[in-house]
Amino acid sequence: MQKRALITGITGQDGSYLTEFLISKGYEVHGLIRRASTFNTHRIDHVYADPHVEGTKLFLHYGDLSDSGQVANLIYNVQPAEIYHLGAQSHVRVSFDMPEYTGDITALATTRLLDAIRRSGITTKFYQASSSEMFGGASPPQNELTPFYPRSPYAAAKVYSYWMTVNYREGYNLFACNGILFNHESPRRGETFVTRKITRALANILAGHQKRLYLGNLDARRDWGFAPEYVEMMWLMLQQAGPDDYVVGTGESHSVREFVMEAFKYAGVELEWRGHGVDGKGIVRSLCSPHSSLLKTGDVILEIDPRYFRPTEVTHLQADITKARKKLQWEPRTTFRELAKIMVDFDLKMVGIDPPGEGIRASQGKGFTYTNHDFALHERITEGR
Ligand code: NDP
Ligand code: GDR
Repeated sequence: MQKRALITGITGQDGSYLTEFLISKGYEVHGLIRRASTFNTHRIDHVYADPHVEGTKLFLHYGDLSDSGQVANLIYNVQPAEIYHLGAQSHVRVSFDMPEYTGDITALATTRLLDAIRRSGITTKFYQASSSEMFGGASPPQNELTPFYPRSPYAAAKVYSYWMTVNYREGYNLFACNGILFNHESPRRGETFVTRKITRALANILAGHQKRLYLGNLDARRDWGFAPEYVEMMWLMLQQAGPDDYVVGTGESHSVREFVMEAFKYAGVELEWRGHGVDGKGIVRSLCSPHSSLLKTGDVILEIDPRYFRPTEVTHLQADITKARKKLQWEPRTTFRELAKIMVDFDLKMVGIDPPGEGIRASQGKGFTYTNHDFALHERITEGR
């Protein structure tokens, strides 16, 4: 029988890859989407078909995670075999500006879902999108046994959701898992997260649309992986004999500064740093990019803007993936360098610059046959212009 899955946060980076992945596995996928006055479904438009068409695999339902009645109705009506709860106010910096809203959506919504499952009495498996941010101030490397030390309203909300998931598992025997995922990126990453902000700015600078990139803390270290690999792990956790919690990351960490250097170098722009702290600047040291006629040696293209600092920062996240390696046979397939190349290639294409192509080849050579990583999608967009 065809399996049915419900995804909250289906319009986000992970929701879109997970949709493609589950459809490729033969699932019927249902997604919760918010009503917006502008289109917010661009990441899943390429898999969406009119529900009247026979054989349609994707169904979208309007709703909001703040609305417990609607969430309960949806679960009851869809009767999914698996629920992937990815919806959240997911931006750490924004959570300092909107702590209460973040608590409502990133924390309480998890209880709304778990309790709807319990009350409806349906048998379903539940995936909670937990985060490495929960470790916050804990020393690296972090694993399933590392005590949480959240350093933002977002992280505190995720800790609450983590424990509610554990509580419903223990109290009501739900098949409920926490995937404690470290940062994962892709060409579909939201534009205000740091990796995508960097690769978009790089492309815009080379296309002459932007002069300078302003960033916050360049010394923060993160364990960055490739998003399509991580959604496969969400699914795998729900296919195990019993529910459990798993850390997923690459086991390596790099600083924001390293990501900047790597991305710019790949596009043919060598940077050097002058000054310290908020006075630090990224200056063009040398150019070997055929697209860089708008730049010259000595140009300042990166500056620090304290607006992007966080009241409390997480300085170093690095996953200890021993458990996932052993129990889920998890082995990260995409390196930090490949990830930067994949994202730079995509953003160069988006501004009409021919990319070097190593990233496109890397992403296509890793066996993600269910997604085109948007490279072909981009061609469809430009053909249609
Ligand atoms: P995104 O920010 O790309 O997507 C968030 C999704 O949640 C969007 O679909 C958004 O809808 C939806 N959403 C937000 N608020 C509401 C609401 N009130 N009602 C209904 N839907 C809502 O996140 P990612 O795809 O990157 O991450 C997925 C999940 O995994 C999140 O919970 C995130 O916190 C968590 N996570 C992410 C990691 C990462 O590195 N990407 C690492 C660890 C955890 P809309 O499109 O309308 O805004
Ligand atoms: P993060 O991702 O906070 O780790 O949360 P983000 O890309 O926002 O920040 C990573 C690091 O970069 C530093 N930084 C900047 N960040 C942003 N956004 N913008 C800047 O200009 C900038 N300059 C420096 C940050 O201070 C931080 O140290 C992401 C989200 O996807 C969460 O939902 C998820 O849970 C975690 O990853 C794991």
